[in-house]
Amino acid sequence: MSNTNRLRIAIQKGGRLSKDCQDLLKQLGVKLNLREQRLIAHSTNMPIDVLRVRDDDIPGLVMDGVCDLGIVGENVLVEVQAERERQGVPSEVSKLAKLDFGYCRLALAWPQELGPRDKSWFEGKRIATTYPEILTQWLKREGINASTVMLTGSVEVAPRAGLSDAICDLVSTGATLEANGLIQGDTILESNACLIQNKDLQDEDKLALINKLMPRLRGVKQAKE
Ligand code: PRT
Ligand code: ZN
Repeated sequence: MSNTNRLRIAIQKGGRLSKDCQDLLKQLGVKLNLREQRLIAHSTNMPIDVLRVRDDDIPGLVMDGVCDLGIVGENVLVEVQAERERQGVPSEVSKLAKLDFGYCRLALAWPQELGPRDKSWFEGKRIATTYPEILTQWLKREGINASTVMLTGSVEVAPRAGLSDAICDLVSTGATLEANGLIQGDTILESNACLIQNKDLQDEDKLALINKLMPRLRGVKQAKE
């Protein structure tokens, strides 16, 4: 798809994963000239272009072969994969590595005033989330009939605003849930950032470059342990 023989890597432009992605590329020895507004940054010492986009677009760019590699949270990867599977669009990627940043969990939560609740309480309830595919699959597995309300932001205020009975959102420290008077329940997915590759990548030069970078990546991970 790309008209270039340079390896294309998609990373998040602005957000929680951006800094760690940039640091990782630096640790791998990839020199970049990152100017704030640029969509594409060209490496000055390797045949690599870095595409800076919204995290939600990264799995699709890699699945469609627009980019060869991508760094994205497993939460976004699994959600996009499920959505594309349902639509019958290619959804496979090769997962090259789980990275040691971007950890979070996708968990259920409900208003504190209700006190402790078990899974059966969710029967017939409305749950607000940015991850309707992952949530729907979990509800199906658990045999719970509940409806999902898709919100792309401010999920934690949905119960208070009367939009839903409960939420299913990403949690890291738990401070946001607490600040919004919510109790955390079951974790339905644990997530880290991960490095993914287009599964049909065959260009020998690109594969050779990836093979050169992977031992460096393992070295960076080991050095942190
Ligand atoms: O603009 P773009 O679409 O690229 O970014 P975004 O706003 O969709 O995503 P962003 O930058 O918020 O997060 C990018 C990725 O970081 C996520 O997809 C996760 O893989 C990972 N990540 C890790 C998190 C968190 N931790 C996290 N805590 N993403 C979001 N949160 C939010 C959560 O949604 C909630 O609002 O932080 C709040 C909870 O945090 P705590 O610490 O209060 O529990
Ligand atoms: Zn996003």
